Amino acid sequence: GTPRYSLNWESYSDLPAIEEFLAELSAAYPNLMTTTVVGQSYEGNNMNLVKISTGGTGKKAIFVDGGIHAREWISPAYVTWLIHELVENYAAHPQYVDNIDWYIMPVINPDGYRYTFAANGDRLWRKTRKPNPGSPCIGTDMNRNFGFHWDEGGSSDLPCGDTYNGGVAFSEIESQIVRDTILSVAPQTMVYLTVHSYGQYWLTPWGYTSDYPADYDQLYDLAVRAVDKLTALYGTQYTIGTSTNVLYVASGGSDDWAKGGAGIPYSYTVELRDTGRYGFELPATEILPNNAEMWEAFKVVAEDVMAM
Ligand code: ING
Ligand code: ZN
Repeated sequence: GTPRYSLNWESYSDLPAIEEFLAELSAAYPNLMTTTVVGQSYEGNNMNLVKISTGGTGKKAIFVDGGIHAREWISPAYVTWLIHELVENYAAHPQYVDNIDWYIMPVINPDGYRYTFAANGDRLWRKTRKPNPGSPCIGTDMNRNFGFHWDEGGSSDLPCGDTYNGGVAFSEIESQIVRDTILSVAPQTMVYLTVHSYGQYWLTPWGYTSDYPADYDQLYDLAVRAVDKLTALYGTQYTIGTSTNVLYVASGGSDDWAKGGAGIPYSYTVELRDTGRYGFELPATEILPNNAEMWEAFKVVAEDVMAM
């Protein structure tokens, strides 16, 4: 049918368009979707939490966030599409919403995201946009700012670094809001998925150490089955493993904190397309195929959560 909103995933959407999409979709489907402003960013942008649920109590949940790194535009493009798929195509697969509560934050670094769209901004900006006292450099890497084995390697102590850890765990209002939002639903949440790009990786904790989590076999098993379905659609290959072992040491990541700090058993960082040809500047023509194949993987995760 005719879309009620301008998001069509044929091009990348800026923050106002995403917020308009959230407002219009939650107004059109009030029994399936609610959008709550859970706080404001440093610059006063809304931190939106989408809950997709058919109601009731005691359901297991999946928590998804996107846009932690401003320049990774395919991340909000996938996460907004995921919302659309769960809500507008509910009737095609009602089990994923009837049996699971979805908590989704599409853009958790809204100041940075806006800056990558601004005429006098920087398309390749990664961090938040809060100035650092005594430094000419702006921003903190939110994915080095979470408080589980924070600053134990793979982050910068220097405000000018692109992986600046903030100087103290949870220095950023945006990280605090994500932390508190996750904690508010953590007891029922079985899976945490934080969506990045690029590289085509399905990563598990830990990022702070090369040691494996005690339950790595379970984390790996679900990841393999999810990626198998993803690859079956178009042949896109994803690499699976702990962040440290397949990429690099990096402490203060949200996935490490979600597992080690919030106690969510299955915690993953997903690095979407591509493997570097276009990198962060993935052509918009790849949004829909990227989303379709990643949805195959998310369905596997949802099936598992329904059996937990
Ligand atoms: N990659 C992630 C980063 O923050 C990562 C990789 C994931 C590191 C989880 C540590 C923990 O560096 C991108 N592209 O941001
Ligand atoms: Zn990232």
